[in-house]
Amino acid sequence: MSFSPPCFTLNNLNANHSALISSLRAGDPRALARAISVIENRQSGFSDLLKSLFPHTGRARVLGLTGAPGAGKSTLVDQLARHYRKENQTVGIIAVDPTSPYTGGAILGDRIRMQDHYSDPGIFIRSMATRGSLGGLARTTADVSAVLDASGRDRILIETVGVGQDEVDIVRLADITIVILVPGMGDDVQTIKAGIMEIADIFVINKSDREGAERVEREIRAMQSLDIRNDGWVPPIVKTVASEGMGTKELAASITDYEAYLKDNDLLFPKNVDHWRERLVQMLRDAMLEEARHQINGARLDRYAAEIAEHKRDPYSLVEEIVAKAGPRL
Ligand SMILES: Nc1nc2c(ncn2[C@@H]2O[C@H](COP(=O)(O)OP(=O)(O)O)[C@@H](O)[C@H]2O)c(=O)[nH]1
Ligand SMILES: [Mg+2]
Repeated sequence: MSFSPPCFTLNNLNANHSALISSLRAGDPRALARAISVIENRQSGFSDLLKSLFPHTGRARVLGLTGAPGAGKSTLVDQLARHYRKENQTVGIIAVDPTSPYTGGAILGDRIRMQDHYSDPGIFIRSMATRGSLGGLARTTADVSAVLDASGRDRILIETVGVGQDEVDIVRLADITIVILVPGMGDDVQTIKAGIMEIADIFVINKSDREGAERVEREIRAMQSLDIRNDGWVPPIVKTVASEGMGTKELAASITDYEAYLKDNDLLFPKNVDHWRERLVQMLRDAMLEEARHQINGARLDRYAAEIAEHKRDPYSLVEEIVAKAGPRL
């Protein structure tokens, strides 16, 4: 982690990055891909790049779509992207590929299906590797989303599997969270309830061509009657058959309704503040952890651990020491 006074940072930004930012702001997809790579791989200058992009962010609407593997997320994202393109809105898609080997095929499927869009510069698709992601998946996804936002995309669609803390953190980034369920998955609603159900702004029952869509709807309604959100919004339930494009319009209308609700009730700003309160803590936690790792890694960590185990040193004072040292640098 480098430390430099803020006024110095912009001057320091290397010429390549300035050129990159102008092309990116002009909508060049290659510049976008390049900037995302720099940030994803945390190449030198990535944090200066993020700092320079930040003033250009805050315009895009970020939609998070989550649900079990095979629920039809990619198909739905594809349909929504088409819908927004018809409205002349530009789209950025971030597909957070699941690591599980059994979904290996679906990743290929996504690529093939989404290839249609490659000829349309109005749609930019980026698949994120979940394995070996530097600095945590949620953080990288947030940063990539910021780059897309700064590049002037109107809509950012983030597709992620609805399991695990990382995924919950990812959908928390979104302005609007869409939870996708499908009929015939037994206790689906119950299973994913714990992490995701309560953050759904809109429910989609995809594969409504299959039997059991009504049952899923009843389950959601039953759950909703117990849970009253503090913003007073009752998440609508939209039935879709994504593979046929059925229900896409209705889903887009529900998204618009929720946006209008947020606006009419002056909820956009407080929602944004909540978002930053959470992200700021996440960012601080990451930065401090990084700093601590910088201070004690490898051999030193081994030595400290051994000293503590031998009671030659107490861990509480050690932690205080490390935090105190990290302070001025942050
Ligand atoms: N019957 C039916 N199949 C669908 C529907 N939506 C998607 N599929 C199919 O379900 C499979 C998984 O879809 P995909 O979008 O890759 O799911 P993801 O893993 O959630 O991204 C694909 O073969 C799709 O064609 C639907 O509404 N009905
Ligand atoms: Mg998918």
